[in-house]
Amino acid sequence: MTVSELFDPSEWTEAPGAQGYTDITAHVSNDGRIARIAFDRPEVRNAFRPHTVDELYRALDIARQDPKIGVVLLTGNGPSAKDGGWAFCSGGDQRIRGRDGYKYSDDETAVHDPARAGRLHILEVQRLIRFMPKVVIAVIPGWAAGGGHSLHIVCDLSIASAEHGKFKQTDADVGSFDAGYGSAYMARQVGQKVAREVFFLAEEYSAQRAYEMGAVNRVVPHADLEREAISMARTILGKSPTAIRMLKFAFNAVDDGMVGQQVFAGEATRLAYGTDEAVEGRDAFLEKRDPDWAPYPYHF
Ligand code: S0N
Repeated sequence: MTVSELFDPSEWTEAPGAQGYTDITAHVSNDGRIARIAFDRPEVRNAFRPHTVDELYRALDIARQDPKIGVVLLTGNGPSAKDGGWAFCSGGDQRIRGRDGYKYSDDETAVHDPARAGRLHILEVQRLIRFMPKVVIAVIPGWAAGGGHSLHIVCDLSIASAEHGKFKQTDADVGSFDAGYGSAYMARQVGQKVAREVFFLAEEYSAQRAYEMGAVNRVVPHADLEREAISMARTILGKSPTAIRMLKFAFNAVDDGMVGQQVFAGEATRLAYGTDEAVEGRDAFLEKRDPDWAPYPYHF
C-alpha cells in the first residue's frame, strides 16, 4: 500500500507498534536514526480528531524514547483520493466538535466518557514536540491550517512544498484560538505585526511568503520535499547529540520561563553527573566521609 506519493518505501521501515494506527503512519529510517510520523487522513486535509492526537502523542513519545533516533519528521500523507489536494494538517476535525470539545466518536449515540470530554490534548503534543531533546522538522506538503498551522510553528524547523505548501490560520474563523505557542511563539518568530495579521485576517499565504516572514526554513520543489527533509535530518545527525540537545533547550529557555530553565538545568545536571566531581560527592555520602573537593577548581 502506498503511504503517500512523496514517501520513498526504500528509505523506511514501519515503526514499532505502528501496525495498530488508523489515523497516522509511523516509520523509522532503515538505519534507525530518523522517525517519519504522518497524519493519514488526507480526505479531510489531515484534520485531527482526539484519536488521531492520541496516536500522534504515542508515536512521538516512542521516538523520544528511542536512543538511536535523533530527528523526527512530522508530515501529512497525500494526496487526497477525493480531489488530489495536499495537506500537512488542517487542525481539529470540525465535524466532531461539540460544546465540550472534540468527541472521541462521531457516533452521536455512543456513550462518551465525561473524563475525556473537552480535553485540548493537542497542546500536550505541542509540549512534547517543544520539550523532546531531538529536532522535530515539520515537512509541509500542502495545507497547514488552524491547529495544523500551530503544530508547524512549534516544530524546530519547517520545510515546505513550493507548489502545494499553503498556510492559513483559521482559528478565529471557527471560534478557536491557540493563545500559546501557536500565536505568541509565532510572534517571536516573525514579529508582532505579521503574526497578528496572520491570526486576525486569516488569509491564505504561500510557502514563499512563509519563508520571507521567517516561519519556514526552506521551500523546495514538491517532488523533492521528503528527500530534502531527510537530507536536512542527516546534516543534523552529523552533529554532536549533546550539542543539539543543549542548543534546542537553550533556544527554548528564553521563552519558556521557569519550565524552560528547569528543562535546560535538567540537561546540565545530567552532564554534571558524569564528572569526577559529582562522583566524589556521591561516594563521600555513601562512604560516610567528608567530600574532598580539592581536585576541583573554581573555574574562571
Ligand atoms: C484547510 C483548508 C483551507 C483547505 O481548503 P480546500 O483545499 O479548499 O479544501 P476543502 O474543500 O475545504 O476541504 C476538503 C475536505 O476536507 C474537509 N476538511 C478540511 N479541513 C477540515 C477540518 N479541520 N475538519 C473537518 N473537515 C475538514 C472539508 O470539509 C472537505 O470535506 P468534503 O469534501 O467532505 O466537503 C480548509 O479545508 C479549511 O479551512 N479547513 C478548516 C481549517 C480549520 O478551521 N481548522 C480548525 C481550526 N481550529 C483548530 O484546529 C483547533 C485546534 C485545537 O485543537 C486547539 C488548539 C489550541 C488550543 C485549543 C485547541 C482545541 O482543542 O480546541
